Amino acid sequence: MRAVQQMIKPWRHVFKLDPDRELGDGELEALCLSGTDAIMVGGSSGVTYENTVDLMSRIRRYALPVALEVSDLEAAVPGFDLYMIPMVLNTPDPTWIVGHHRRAIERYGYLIPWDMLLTEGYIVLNDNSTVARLTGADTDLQAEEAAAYAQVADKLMSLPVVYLEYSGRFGEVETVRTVREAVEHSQLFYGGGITSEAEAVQMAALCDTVVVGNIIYQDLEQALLTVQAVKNTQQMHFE
Ligand code: 1GP
Repeated sequence: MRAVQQMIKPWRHVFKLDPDRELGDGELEALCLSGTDAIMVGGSSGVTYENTVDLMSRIRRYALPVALEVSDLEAAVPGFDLYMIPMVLNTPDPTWIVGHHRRAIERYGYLIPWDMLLTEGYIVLNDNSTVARLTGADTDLQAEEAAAYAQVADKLMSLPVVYLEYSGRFGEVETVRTVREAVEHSQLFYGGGITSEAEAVQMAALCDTVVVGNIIYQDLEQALLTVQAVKNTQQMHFE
């Protein structure tokens, strides 16, 4: 297994921070010392080189791993522990599957630290989210259709990560469960709409890694409570 895959394997809980949103030093400290396994830096709009460098250097005061989820070429900042590269599987627009990626390699190929990259097979499931609007994702999927996309990532493309992205809305447990049953090798990430311990527990039972974003900026106390909730939850096993 590649070193970057080994790095993310133990991640159960991750906070995702948006460089385009305000976060005080006290809040950042609470997040970084919360016991979460890692910080992902990323967002679907307003991410620039400057705000990404700024956030990275503030997180760097703490000992936990920090990953950049690259959504904009202009904001590909050096100095992260790893780089997560989304490929949106359920879009009819190849720009979001391989197009931006091809352009990035053409322009910056010689600078790319390949051994620090991990590809994420994204399945975007909330139609009312920036990422869905941006990528034109076909979010209207039955559980079996989402699971088939997950198997494209897992079995055909051998991607290290399948990411169920409900950004801004809590997902359908039945869909997540059906995807869980279908994914054998990829690490299954869930993100979207977690606002309480109970919601965190539900997704932690089904997924390898739970990503908590938005609630950080609305109710930090609730966000912090999700860490132990996830860590104390055993994953269900499906044979
Ligand atoms: C967003 O999956 C993450 O990319 C987390 O979603 O912001 O809704 O928590 P929320």
